[in-house]
Amino acid sequence: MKKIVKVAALTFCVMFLCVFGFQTAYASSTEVIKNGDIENALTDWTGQYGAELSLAYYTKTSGKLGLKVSGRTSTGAGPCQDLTGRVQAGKTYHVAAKVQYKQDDSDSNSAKYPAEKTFLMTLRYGDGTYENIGTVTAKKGEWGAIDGTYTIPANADLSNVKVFIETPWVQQPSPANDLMTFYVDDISMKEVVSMIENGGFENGYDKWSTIGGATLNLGYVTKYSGNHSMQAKDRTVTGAGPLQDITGKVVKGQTYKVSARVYFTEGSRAQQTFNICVVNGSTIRSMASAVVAKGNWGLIEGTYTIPADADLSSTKVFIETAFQSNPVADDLISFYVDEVSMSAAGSDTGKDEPADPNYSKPKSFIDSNYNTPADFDQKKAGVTYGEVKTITYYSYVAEMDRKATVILPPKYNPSKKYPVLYLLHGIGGSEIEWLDGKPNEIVSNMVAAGTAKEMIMVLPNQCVRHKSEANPAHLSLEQFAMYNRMLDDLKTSLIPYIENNYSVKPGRDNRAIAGLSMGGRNAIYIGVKMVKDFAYTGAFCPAVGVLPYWREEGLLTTQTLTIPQEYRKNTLYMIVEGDGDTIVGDSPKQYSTTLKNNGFDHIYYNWPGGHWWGPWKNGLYNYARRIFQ
Ligand SMILES: [Ca+2]
Ligand SMILES: [Ca+2]
Repeated sequence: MKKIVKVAALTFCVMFLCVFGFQTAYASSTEVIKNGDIENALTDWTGQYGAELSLAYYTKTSGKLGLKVSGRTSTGAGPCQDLTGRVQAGKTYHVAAKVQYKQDDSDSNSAKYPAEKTFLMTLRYGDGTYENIGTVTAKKGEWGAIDGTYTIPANADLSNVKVFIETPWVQQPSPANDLMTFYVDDISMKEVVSMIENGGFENGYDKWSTIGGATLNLGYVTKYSGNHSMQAKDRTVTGAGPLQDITGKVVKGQTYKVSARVYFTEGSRAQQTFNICVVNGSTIRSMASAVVAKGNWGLIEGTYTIPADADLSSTKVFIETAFQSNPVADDLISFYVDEVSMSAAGSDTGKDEPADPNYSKPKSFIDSNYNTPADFDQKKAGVTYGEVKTITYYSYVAEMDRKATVILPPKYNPSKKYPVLYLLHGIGGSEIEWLDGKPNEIVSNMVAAGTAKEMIMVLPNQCVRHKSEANPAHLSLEQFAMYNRMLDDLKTSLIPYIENNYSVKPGRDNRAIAGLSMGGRNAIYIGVKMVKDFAYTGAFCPAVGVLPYWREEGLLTTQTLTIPQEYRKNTLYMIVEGDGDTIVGDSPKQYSTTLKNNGFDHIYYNWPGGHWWGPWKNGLYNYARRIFQ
């Protein structure tokens, strides 16, 4: 059997997806897979190449049943479904599945299973073409999530189509390494209704033109999927790349999920930043960005809401490299693009279950007592305090080294694992500002008293200034915009650094974000946008700007300042208002009211002390008491 398997997911992306467990919420049409959640037992599934299928009553991610796959004698042995007549050439599909392998009494080889294993979702069609349409590297004993998009080539012969889940092909498979028993659940394949046509370039140049004078060249050998990709070359400005006119297809206020695959080999840099941009009238905005490693197909992925004041007389989408006003040769490399997609977000008919049942325990509100003990913020005899360190990490957003303060838990022990609280300062502050609020004293005293869990605290510098930029004027819009980049800096750089360099418990249940003033504004924003990554959000006297006001269009709207249904019971939000706070005015109350109007139950209280350490320290104490529990 000749196997043509596209090596689709690169290590960088797979790691990135695993670390954060990102899951895509594409607006999707009909489900192609029947009985993908296995709730209808084995109906519609067959065991390919002799795989034995049986029902799993405990190992499942949804409902009452999962699927067990055993008795495998080849790597291709797995659960299979015939999709003939249900998928169409040229269309893009969002594919997903949950996969787990583990120590299992029913398999004597399972003690020798490797710590990690890659699983593939594969489409077989025509005369033996095998396309890898989704990948995950799962850890032994944990659920891995296959989650990706795939465009079926326009010329594909779909007279006989099957989808199955397998392990990577090897000539002589070993029972422990390659033929493990595994479990699957929630297998899905849905058409993505994209605003972008021919996003996989399977119809050649159709619908595509260029911006910035780039020459387009159809890719035949270098491609992410199908038969083609598109190369942008002869670039003389960083904004040069493939462009598609989507005028009339987008609406104001709607959030879109955008993604694209990019690839480059030119130049001396090991990685490059790529953006998917939208042009409304004469306004250009980046919708999503990613740092991509040279020689690998990287994934740009994000969501973008068309602003209420956007000029929709024309809408165009293009892909570029990071802006440089005086580009050098390394800024103007040729690059390849594939699988460009833009679809309305949020219309997924999600189930009322957490996306990942390994995490997200229900959060209880404990009580409504917000008093602090005497001297709660003072060093005390007999209490051990944590080590305070200044760390330096490389920021892919700033493209330079940045500093942060790390407060280790008392008697930090690398053989234990700890949850992490990211603590954000106010406008004009830096990675040392929070030290004035005595977080080490407050939390270490609580740990000693048994009222808080041991945790690592990370105090970033929120003003994420790119290396090419000057320091912004205080309270300028440029400064606010740099603060808004904290989310991307956390996602791409700081969280991975912390989780790679300290002994950290993974998952959203073990990450908390909180901040004072401008840090409270960012905590609310990050808590909403990264709800899959943070189960706890604390905002102490949060500043204006989460919602639109006279100076800014707002990070969120009264519609989007909310928590999705499936996370409501498993996410703890706490907003503290400073009594008589004249700096941020009604903002804390406004955010709380919006969350309440949107049906999200959270903690909100008022504490004396205006816009200062009184309510901020009280907030930290009460927040620390309620997180990681
Ligand atoms: Ca199920
Ligand atoms: Ca393609």
